[in-house]
Amino acid sequence: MALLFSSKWDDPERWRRAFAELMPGLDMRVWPDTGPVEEIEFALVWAPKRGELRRFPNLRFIASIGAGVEHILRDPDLPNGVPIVRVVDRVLTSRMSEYVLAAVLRHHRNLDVYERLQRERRWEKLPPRDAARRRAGVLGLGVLGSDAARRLAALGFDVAGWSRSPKAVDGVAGFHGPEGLEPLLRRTEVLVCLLPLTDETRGILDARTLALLPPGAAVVNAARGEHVVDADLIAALDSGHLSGATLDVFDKEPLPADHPFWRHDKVLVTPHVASLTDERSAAPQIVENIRRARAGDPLLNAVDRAAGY
Ligand code: NDP
Ligand code: OXD
Repeated sequence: MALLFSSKWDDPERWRRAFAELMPGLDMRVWPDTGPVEEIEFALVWAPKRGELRRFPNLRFIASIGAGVEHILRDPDLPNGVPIVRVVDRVLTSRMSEYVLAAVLRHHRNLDVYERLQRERRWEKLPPRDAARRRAGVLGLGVLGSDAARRLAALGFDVAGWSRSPKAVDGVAGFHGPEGLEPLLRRTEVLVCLLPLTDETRGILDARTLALLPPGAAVVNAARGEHVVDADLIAALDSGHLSGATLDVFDKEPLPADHPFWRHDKVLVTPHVASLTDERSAAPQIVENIRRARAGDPLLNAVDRAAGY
């Protein structure tokens, strides 16, 4: 029996090396060279093609190469009843928090403004701001959002977070549910999006919600491009309502060369690198899930298909 690897963005050989140390007998096949379809028992994928996974009648689980799973769930022909698991990993979490801290500090310390001033050779001192009086807000208090929120609080920011169900994170003011979104946005000067992409969260950052942020607020999106309505974000930046945005994820990736984000002087674009999965760190949980699936034990990091994350 074999594991299918399918991703046009990730290097299968790195994963093969990581598995070789942990499970030397694992037969890894790389899409589209799958061999007989009935031999595929496990799939490790990023953005599989529509109908791809339905070809394998003996699949025991589908593992996302990353933390998000919308790239799997969006397949209308996804086989029913096959569990989906995702990566929950210390390295992935730390990398994301580093990105969030870097982006929030860049806005907080006006580094984005100083970059613009430097281009104009202007020696101008902006008034310093105190982190304790700076309100950061994190949308999504899951594995990644709660770690980032905790670390922002440890830096001294006044932090709040938003989740679907009530969540207690040390040092972080909690808001939840649809009714919790508006008060969180109204108090947030640097907003970080770390939500999963679901029917409920698609387009959540639009003209209406961005207008609830106080004037001068900044936005960091490290979740998914579809969380943001691009034209509404650009309008809020152009009107001066928002001071800046740091964007790691986009509706279409790679970001098309003619997209206005590339040349917007208030936008920092990074190419979906906020937190790349480290295969050496993540492979053990895939191997453990293979063991569990074979033993009939509950899988690690299983996704709730109905909730979409
Ligand atoms: P989790 O599933 O651990 O957490 C999701 C959080 O979002 C939970 O707190 C959940 O609430 C909350 N949430 C979900 N739906 C809603 C809603 N409708 N209203 C309010 N809150 C909601 O996910 P992770 O933290 O592991 O990852 C988050 C996302 O980050 C991934 O889905 C992925 O898209 C993105 N990501 C991006 C990367 C990059 O490099 N740019 C790398 C890795 C991930 P509750 O706690 O109540 O369930
Ligand atoms: C992920 C990602 O979901 O890399 O892990 O975006």
